[in-house]
This record gives sequence, C-alpha cells and structure tokens, in this order.
Amino acid sequence: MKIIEGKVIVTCPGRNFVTLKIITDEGVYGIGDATLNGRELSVVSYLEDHVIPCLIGRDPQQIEDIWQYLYRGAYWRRGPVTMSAIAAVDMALWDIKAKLAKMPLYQLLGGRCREGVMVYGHANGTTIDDTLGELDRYMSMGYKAIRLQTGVPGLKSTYGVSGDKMYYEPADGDLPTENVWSTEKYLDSVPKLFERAREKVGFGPHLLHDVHHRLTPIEAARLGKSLEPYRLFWLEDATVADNPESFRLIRQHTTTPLAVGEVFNSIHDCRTLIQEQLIDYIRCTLVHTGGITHLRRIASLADLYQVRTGCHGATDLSPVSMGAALNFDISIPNFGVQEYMRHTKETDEVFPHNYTFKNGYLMPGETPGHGVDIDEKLAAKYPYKRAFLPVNRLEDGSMTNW
Ligand code: EZ4
Ligand code: CO
Repeated sequence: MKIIEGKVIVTCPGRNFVTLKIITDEGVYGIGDATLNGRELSVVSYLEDHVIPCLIGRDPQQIEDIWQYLYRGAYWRRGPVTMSAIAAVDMALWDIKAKLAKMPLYQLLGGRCREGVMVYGHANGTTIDDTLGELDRYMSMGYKAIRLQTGVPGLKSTYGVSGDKMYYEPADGDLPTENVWSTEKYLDSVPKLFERAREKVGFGPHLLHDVHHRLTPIEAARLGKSLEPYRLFWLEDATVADNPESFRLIRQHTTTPLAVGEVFNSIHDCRTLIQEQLIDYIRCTLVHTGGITHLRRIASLADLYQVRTGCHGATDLSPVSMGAALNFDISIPNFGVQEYMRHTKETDEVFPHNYTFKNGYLMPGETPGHGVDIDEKLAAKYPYKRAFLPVNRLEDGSMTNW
C-alpha cells in the first residue's frame, strides 16, 4: 500500500483551518488537522514544501516509522510549526489505519475505558451577573464542568470574554489587536466571581478558570490560595511554563489543582512538570504536539505520576482534532477532562463528523477511522482570511503576555 497524494486544504468558515488529506493507491484516505492559530500558512508551507514530497510512495501503515522519519529527519527538532505538521500526518495515518481495520480509532488504541468523555464549556460575560447567567445556561445544557471567565472592572477587555457567547474566537484582527492588562485589577476580581458562583450553584458542577499565562509565580500562588475555598477543578496556565521550575513556587503555596500545556509541542516541555508532580493536568493537544503517536507517550508518562490529561479544545482546533481527541480520551486510563468549545454551524458543515454531545459528555462515533471528514467543495467557498491573535500591554505601555 502506498501514499499517492497529500493535499492541504485551507478554509475559513468563520475562522481559518488547515487540513491535510492523505490519499492512498487503494482509495482509502485519512484526514489530519494542521491548524496553528495566527500562523496558519507557515504550516501549509511546511507540509507542501517539506513533508508531502517525502511521503509519496511510502506505506501509510508504518505510522511510527513515518513519525520518526519526519521528526529525526528534519534535524531541527520540535517547535509548533514542525510539530503541527507532523501531527497532521500522524492523525491522517491513524485515520487510515483504523479505516483499514474497519474500526473506530479508539478500538485500535485499546478500546473504551470509560462510558463517555467529560467536557467543559466556557461560560463568560462582561460582569459577574452576566457570567453567572451563562453558568446557568451551561448547566441547563447538561455540562458537568464549566470554565468561568469574566470582565475585569477598569479594563476594556480581557482574555476569555467574548461578544458572541457561544463561539469565542480571539484571533480577531487583520493585524494584532492591542489589549491593556492590569494584574492588580484582575487579582481583585477573580475570587469574587468564584465566591458568587459557589453561592449560587453550590459545589455540584466542576468550575475551572484560565489565567492565560498572565501572572508571575508568586501572583499565581496568591490567586491559587485565594481560590481554595471555592474548590476549582483546575487553575489553567497560571504562569508561563518556559521555566517549569516556576511551578515549584506556586505548588508550595496552594492546593488549587494546576493545569498547563496548551502551547507545548513536545514531551520535553512537560517532563519536569510531570516528574516533579508540579501540575495535576497536562493540556497538550494532538494537533500541536505531534499527533497521537507523541501525545500517547506524554499521557503514559503523566500516568506514572498521577497527572491526568485535559486536552486543549478551543475553536481554533478543527473538528478533526476534536474527533481524534475523543477517540484518544476515551481509550487512555488517565483522562481528566476535554475542553469543548463548540464550532459554528458553518464549520460543522465543512467538517462532517460523528461525535455527539449528551449530558456533559462527548462520545466518539462508531464508524471506522476517527470519524471526521472534510467537504472539499464547501471548504473552497470560504477562502483564507488573515487573522492574528491579540497582543497585550500593561497600563504603562510595556508588552506582556496575551
Ligand atoms: O487562547 O486557543 O483554553 N483555551 C485557550 C484558548 C487559546 C486559543 C489561542 O489560539 O486558552 O482560547
Ligand atoms: Co487556555
């Protein structure tokens, strides 16, 4: 069996997605997500110019060998562009293998070890009252786990608070939008939100919060400590993890569970955090971390240290990533939660898929493969539109993390 073609499809049904389709001489094909928000065309070039030519003629069944070929063969290791391109190939090859085996992908990965995949949704609003109204709405949709983000008094905008409640897309500018940030104002506002939320709904639903890398370790420690009475499921990206050792300081001060890793692309980004048990949830995702072949190594390592997974699942990861992730999540022992931001109707139509939502859980479907396809004709109706993620400045004008 041979790979005869690799096709990169760029489409923008409301936001940009990059998809790889690998076609074999036996007619079977596989689909992989290659979307890297705000840097999409770099991955397109990486695939078209440097990966696809090396794939033609190879046996698509040799997934591990092809992974090693692309990773070691590049000489230049890691990095989000490289690892997203490898991930797309890997996802497509697992899709092909599962189709050949006539099995849903999760069966190939060892079969189900839970009934469904618990997901969390994003309740947000400009005021606490607004956000609590959204919390209600998510609970009535059946969600068991809900992330809360709210506006910060005195700041015009902040991460995670969206104009359109259901479909948050932060890449909103033809050039990067400039936001203003104040840690002091933010730190005052978050505990109030969670105090009000627990007063309103009690301790039934899991509540989560994303700091989006905006605090220093000692500020993050203070926030974690102040949130302890409200028993969060997790506090996400409390500080940047460029220095994994930073998490030692946070850990010394708080029992609020910590999650990190949506911007990671390698097991080496996670190693210290996992082995020193500095985190509770690892957020790496298939599309940005080298696909199933690499993410399952990360999950296996994490399992040794009682760290669970909480894969990134924002709307900038296409339904292809979501379908593949659900097959992965349902088959690993140390799954924690899956992020689930709903895609728009236009996106769902471009990517026909078989996963379903019920009572706060997503279920992968039963058709062979990972269960997600792309409608190329429809995709062609939505041409690429340049879009950047915002940048962030402190009130004095200096750059900070967005
Ligand atoms: O800002 O995926 O937890 N989710 C997040 C996301 C990220 C986007 C960036 O492209 O932090 O909303
Ligand atoms: Co996040």
